[in-house]
Amino acid sequence: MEDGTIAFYSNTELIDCFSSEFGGPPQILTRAPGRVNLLGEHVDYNGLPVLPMTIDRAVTIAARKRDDHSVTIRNLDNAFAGEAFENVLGLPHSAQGSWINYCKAAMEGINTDRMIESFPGMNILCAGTIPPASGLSSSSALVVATALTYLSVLEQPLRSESQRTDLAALLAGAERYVGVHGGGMDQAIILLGGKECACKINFFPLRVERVPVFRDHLFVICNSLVKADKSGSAVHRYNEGPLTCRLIRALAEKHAQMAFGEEIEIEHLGDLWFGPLCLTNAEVESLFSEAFPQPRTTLAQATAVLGIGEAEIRRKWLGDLPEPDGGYNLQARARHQLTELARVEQGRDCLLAGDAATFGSLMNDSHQSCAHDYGVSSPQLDTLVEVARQAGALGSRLTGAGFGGCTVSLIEKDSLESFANAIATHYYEEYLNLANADPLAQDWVLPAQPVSPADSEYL
Ligand code: NG1
Repeated sequence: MEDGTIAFYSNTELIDCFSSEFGGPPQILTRAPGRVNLLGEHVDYNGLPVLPMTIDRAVTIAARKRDDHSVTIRNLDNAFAGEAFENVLGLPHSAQGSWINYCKAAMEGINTDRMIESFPGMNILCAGTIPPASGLSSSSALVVATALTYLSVLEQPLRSESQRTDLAALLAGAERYVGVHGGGMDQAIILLGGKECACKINFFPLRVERVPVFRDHLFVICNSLVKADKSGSAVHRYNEGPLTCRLIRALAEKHAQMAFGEEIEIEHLGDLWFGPLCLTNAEVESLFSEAFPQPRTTLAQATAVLGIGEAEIRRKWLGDLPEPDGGYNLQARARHQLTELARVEQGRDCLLAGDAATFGSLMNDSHQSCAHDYGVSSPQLDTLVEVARQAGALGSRLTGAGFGGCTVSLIEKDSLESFANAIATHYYEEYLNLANADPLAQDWVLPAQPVSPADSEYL
């Protein structure tokens, strides 16, 4: 369990610390905000839309180009050990779970994509106010902040919205360097989000629609204080989602071919709706009920349908994901994709219409689906959303990958104090047995204010 306490700093403090660490001032200052996802969980890696917004917490980097090829990365927070390495193509990984791998992911992605030949060195000092491993995207903020810093060192700063879009798509792939089969939501919202608005993000191709947040209501983040460390132990639990969805995609494709012709290709599950077929929700529902007639599908059943051996299925899609007793729970996982898509579409409409009550009930339904159909909640998250609803939230759900981390709740703007007090009493004190909780001061309850996207400047 984490106490979640965050040290704050100003840009001037960061710049001063850089100067004393590296013996001279930085040239570049970069900021990348965290994000909270409002609706659309565990669907981005299937190419289905999401509805996140940026938050007023960020990773900040001060940096200076070096004359050689060495990269030295340090953190203002001593809990994150620094490292030095040579900038080369094919950067060797740092230790499993090390935060440096996120910086390397960004550099490796840019070196490969932009065919960089100069491999400049740099000194970097990072600082952050996003609670780590909380589902608020501290890791992708670090990836984006490193990428923008490195592009400035390369004298290729971003100049247009379309360059931002291209970079978001590039970094979604680049972050897989850390071993997570994640989607593209985080990099997209961090680079393309905006003040006072949430974004409906579509993938393949990446498109962002900005929608204003409610005027009289507030999204509030509550930290369960259980770490969900995707670069450590939670990575396998997270990857279960994308890996089983690959099998869902293959089986859905097979059934679509039976129904519509051999030439149909479904690259991402989302192509059922947005690809050549343009199926309606009802048509996808009926395809799923044919493809997943039972709650579970065994590997043996999948081989029979797909006409290929188990080894081939593992090589192509499942990797070494163990087969649970009775098979993989593809039916419920497929249902989550379908229902969550409908909630994202409706949620965007509610934001535009200012309908907070319906938005709240979509959040409740989304939590239910994440917990029961997708299996990514935890007893702490279930308790926290229940307490939030009893404290008057119009809706409450886990946010981000799940397994711990944070929830997001929708409350009336003027009820923040009483909401935080109820969470203090019924979650932190009664449920977690923490004495004298003051969650607003301790930073465990955060009102979420959408801010402008990541940026980098020459000082
Ligand atoms: P967080 O909550 O930051 O671990 C992860 C993925 C997202 C998305 C969500 C679940 C990465 C970088 N982020 O986010 O793409 O799949 O889980 O909706 O992998």
